[in-house]
Amino acid sequence: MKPLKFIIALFSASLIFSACTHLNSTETSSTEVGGEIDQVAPPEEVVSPEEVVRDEVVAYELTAVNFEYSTDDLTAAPGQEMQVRLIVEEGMHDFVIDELEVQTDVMNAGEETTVTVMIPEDAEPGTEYPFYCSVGNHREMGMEGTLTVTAAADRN
Ligand SMILES: [Cu+2]
Repeated sequence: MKPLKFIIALFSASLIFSACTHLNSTETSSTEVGGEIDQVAPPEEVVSPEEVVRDEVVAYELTAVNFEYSTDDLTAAPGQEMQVRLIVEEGMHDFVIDELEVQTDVMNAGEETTVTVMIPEDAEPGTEYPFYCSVGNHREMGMEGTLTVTAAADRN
């Protein structure tokens, strides 16, 4: 009989609970309404894809080994802020874009650094900025790539 009593107790407890909930929701105070709205609101605050493209920071992870970056092709729009996270997994490497005066410190294996690159507002779409590793002959060994300026709309 004990388990049954327990179930009945649980059942009536849940009845009481739902009754209370019901009461609360009919007699809701304005603060509680505000709380409910807050929980629903965040998705509406997410910016539209167009805004992300034009105004948001574009972030890249660039992994470096001997003698290669994980990508040789970066893109960003005019006026956009680009963050490059250089993660060195092997050897010693840096990340340089001469035209944009970007030069990280040389990182050892296991180290990483993040550098901010500002794409000029007046950069023409199609402009190419070479990036490379300035350590030893790494560039000649293949540690180079191209940052290409895209039209903002192309990134959608
Ligand atoms: Cu290197």
